[in-house]
Amino acid sequence: MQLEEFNGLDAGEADAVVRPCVDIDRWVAGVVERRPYASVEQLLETAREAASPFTADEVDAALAHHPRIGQRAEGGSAEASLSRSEQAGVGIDDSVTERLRAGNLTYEERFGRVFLIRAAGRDAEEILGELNRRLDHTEEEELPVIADQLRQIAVLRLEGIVTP
Ligand code: 2AL
Repeated sequence: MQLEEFNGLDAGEADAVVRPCVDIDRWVAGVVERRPYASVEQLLETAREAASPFTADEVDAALAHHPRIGQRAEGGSAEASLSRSEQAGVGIDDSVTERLRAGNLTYEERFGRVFLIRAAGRDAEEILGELNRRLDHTEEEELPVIADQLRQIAVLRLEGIVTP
């Protein structure tokens, strides 16, 4: 969708366009209410600022929407299709599938939530490397990393949805 069209939507329509990027009311409202934007860069800057930082509660709520890495999102929602395309480069073979499965499980046991990483532009080896590195984090070290990954995913999604 072009920026001009996005600028002209009513608030409910604009909410529906933005929400699949990350389902956090405060962030969606911040991006929608700031319209009209003079440029896509201004839109993305607003999106980055509204996401800096996400609170721990916002992160937990938004994580519920993200499938595990290596797990194909099912269904026809905008979110599911964005997730599938982000994970398209992960390159699943049997060995990778097993290592991701084991890594996700270890992470979930350690932190009690799904391992989240911006997958677009990363292959499986890089993702597994990050997973292992982050397993050494304390909860206090890991929270800002998750919030930052969520921010990166949201801004990249928005960049893919609204064009100049
Ligand atoms: C995802 C996802 O669905 N897209 C992405 O970039 N990361 N999931 C995840 N658990 O990290």
